[in-house]
Amino acid sequence: DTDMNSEANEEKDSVEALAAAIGLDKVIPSPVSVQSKSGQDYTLTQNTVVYADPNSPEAGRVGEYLAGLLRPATGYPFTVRPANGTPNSGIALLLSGANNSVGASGYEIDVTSARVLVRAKTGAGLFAAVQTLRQLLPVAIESSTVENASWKIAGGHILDYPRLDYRGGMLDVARHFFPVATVKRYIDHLARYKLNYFHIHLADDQGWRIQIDSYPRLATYGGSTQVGGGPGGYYTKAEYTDIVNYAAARYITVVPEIDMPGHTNAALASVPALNCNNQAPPLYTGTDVGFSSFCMDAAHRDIVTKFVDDVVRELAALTPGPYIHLGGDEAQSTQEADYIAFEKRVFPIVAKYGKRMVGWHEILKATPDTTALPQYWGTTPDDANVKAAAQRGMKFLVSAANKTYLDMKYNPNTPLGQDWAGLIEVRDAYDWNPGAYLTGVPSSQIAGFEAPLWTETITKLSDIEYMIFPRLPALAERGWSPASRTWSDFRTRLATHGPRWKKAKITYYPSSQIAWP
Ligand code: TNX
Repeated sequence: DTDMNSEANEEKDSVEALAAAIGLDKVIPSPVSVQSKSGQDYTLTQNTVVYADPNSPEAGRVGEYLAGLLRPATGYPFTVRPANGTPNSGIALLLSGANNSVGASGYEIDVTSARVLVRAKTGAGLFAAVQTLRQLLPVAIESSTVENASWKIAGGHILDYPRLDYRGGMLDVARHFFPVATVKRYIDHLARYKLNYFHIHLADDQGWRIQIDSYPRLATYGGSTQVGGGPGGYYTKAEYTDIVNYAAARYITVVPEIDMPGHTNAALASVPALNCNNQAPPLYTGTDVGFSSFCMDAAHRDIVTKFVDDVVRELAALTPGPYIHLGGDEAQSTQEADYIAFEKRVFPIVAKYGKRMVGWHEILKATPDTTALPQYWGTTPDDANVKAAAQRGMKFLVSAANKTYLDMKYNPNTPLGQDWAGLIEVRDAYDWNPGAYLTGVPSSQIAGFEAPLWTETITKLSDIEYMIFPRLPALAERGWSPASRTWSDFRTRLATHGPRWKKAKITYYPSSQIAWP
């Protein structure tokens, strides 16, 4: 607004400030480029129509999703109709005409007082644009009931696309089990900040959470408790599919994890033949790690391999995404030679069912081929196996525990969480660069980042939200936005999201690093 220098204009500005539209540059993750145009704000009304590209059912679905976001607070109908050419009114979602630089996940938004024009090359791009539009509307848009507000979107242009392809969030449903509705809300939170992968940690020592028909007891018995001894639970195949479809409608790919050969007490308790002595251990409700292992002696390794094959076959059949995660971390009760032999047997099983394997970075000991995606959870950037694998051309997921672990405490007084990887305040989660974190790995070999939420101490939705807000938005910006974005700018933008979360009834940690309004 450099031309707004006359006194008259300044006065006009301050009068309008009360209901000023939110600046296009206030979005999280910060868009690649923004140009504001004064006098071109668009206002939603009773008559605003959402026009969707007629050439793809996806545009129509994103249009319905957008209308669904806008209806409760405005009370307006937001009819969704096929666009005829380039509409000159309403909100149009088009799959043509986007600048090539938006790629497969980006978008352009052009706002004038007549219309909002969204262009992308894919449904994913349109969906990302919808999340941006949502943040450009007043806080009241987050209300589940009708509110009185001036529903303005600032005039101008946004061009936006992500820096990293893989932007993930993980939820551990093994240590504590969470109902489908809670998982869906977690997915909604990921979607809000443009994450595109949801890793669901489905099995650990304390519980097995997915129905497997070849071994029904895994779920019915192995899933029957959790940390602290509560009732636990599991997802039927239909419920898992419901989660997968819910995520897919938000352009989020589900990555299911069955952790092995350690972190397997729930499986060992349910299937005696996986144990060296063929004796099922009791179910486990504590929080130790590293005590359980599938048996890889000569009498058991084929039984174990068959078990993994059955589980991966059933899981792959339920999972449309390209990845299956088979854990591999902290196998402290597995001999090194057995660990390597085990991993060498499971890599081809994942490939056989048409999937790519994700594993915690310990799997590098078994030198997987470059179709595998190791997930680095260490707390220092230097790792010999990582460097060697990088030389072989592998790509990595970065989940540095001292940056991305959403179960770490914010400060010494945080009532939930752990601190083995350090305290992670909002600024710690923000002030780093996942693309340049690992020593000896060029940014071209960083697929992206993932933020895991382990749930040893987390028992309910409000706990989940307290741990992920505001660190998830900080990490999301690190994955999506140009690396040049600064903490001082981010923290002022983040402050405006506090009232948004309140309105959406999202619990969050009111960090003293942020000047909340
Ligand atoms: C380490 S990091 C684990 C998990 C725990 C977590 C708690 C990793 C791959 N494994 O089993 O839940 O720490 O912070």
